[in-house]
Amino acid sequence: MFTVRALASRVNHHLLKSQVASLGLLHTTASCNGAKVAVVLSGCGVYDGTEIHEASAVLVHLSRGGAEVQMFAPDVNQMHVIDHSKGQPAEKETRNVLAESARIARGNISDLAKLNASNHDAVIFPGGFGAAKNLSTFAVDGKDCKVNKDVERVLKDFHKAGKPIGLCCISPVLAAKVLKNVEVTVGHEDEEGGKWPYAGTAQAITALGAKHAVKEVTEAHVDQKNKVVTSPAFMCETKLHLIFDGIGAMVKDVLKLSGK
Ligand SMILES: *[C@@H]1O[C@H](CO)[C@@H](O)[C@H](O)[C@H]1NC(C)=O
Ligand SMILES: *[C@@H]1O[C@H](CO)[C@@H](O)[C@H](O)[C@H]1NC(C)=O
Ligand SMILES: CC(=O)N[C@H]1CO[C@H](CO)[C@@H](O)[C@@H]1O
Repeated sequence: MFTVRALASRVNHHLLKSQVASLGLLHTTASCNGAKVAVVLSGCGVYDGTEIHEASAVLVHLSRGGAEVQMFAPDVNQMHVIDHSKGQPAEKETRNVLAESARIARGNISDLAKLNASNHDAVIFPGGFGAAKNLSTFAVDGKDCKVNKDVERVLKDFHKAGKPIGLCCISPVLAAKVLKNVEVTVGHEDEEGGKWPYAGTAQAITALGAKHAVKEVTEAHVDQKNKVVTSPAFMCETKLHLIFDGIGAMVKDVLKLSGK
């Protein structure tokens, strides 16, 4: 005996079967055209590595946008290890940036030294203090910071190739340092009673030789000329879903600029 549910499922099945043929081509085309995006991580955890929610938001939005993602991290030791339950360095502990980042990548990650811009359509750097401690020395040296040599090479190569670069939170300092005349956002330029606790970073952006654009947490700033897209993310003290939305705007603009 046919139940309504069984009937519905048979109908769906027939519909599906007849649609598969025509959709098959579409599906193949869609997956072939997906942008190939490299995501560069800097560890696992906001205070000494990649901000986990930002990395996850980037990956969710890339997945929705049909991108093909490959993750990378430098094979170097972290500047230090922070016990996130205490907010203090765990003395005597050392961790490797690549090994820690592999946690976020579910094991599928490569050494940043192997990232070659010609194999990708875009690159994205989520934030977290790792970008300022392991990808660069910004956390310690500010405007006089050094940038990891592979990070510098990758940024220059994508820029030279006219391929979009997405960054959020504190990561825009990397582009500001390496690419100089770019225009990026790290949010607002005043703390506004704690809403923008790292507002001083905007001045550092200028000191690094770049331009700063004021943006809201749900927005992305697009430097069309340099194809650099940035969003404030956790530079703002706010609700997680607003940070998620801002990162979504950044990812969307990166994919749009990739032309895929
Ligand atoms: C790892 O990532 C690559 C690149 O996206 C993909 O082709 C491969 O299937 C992934 N491997 C696993 C085991 O998920
Ligand atoms: C990057 O990849 C391109 C194309 O596959 C290749 O020609 C080039 O030699 C590679 N560069 C490096 C540094 O491996
Ligand atoms: C242990 C350590 O500090 N590792 C590196 C983290 O990243 C910065 C910037 O590249 C390096 O200078 C550190 O050596």
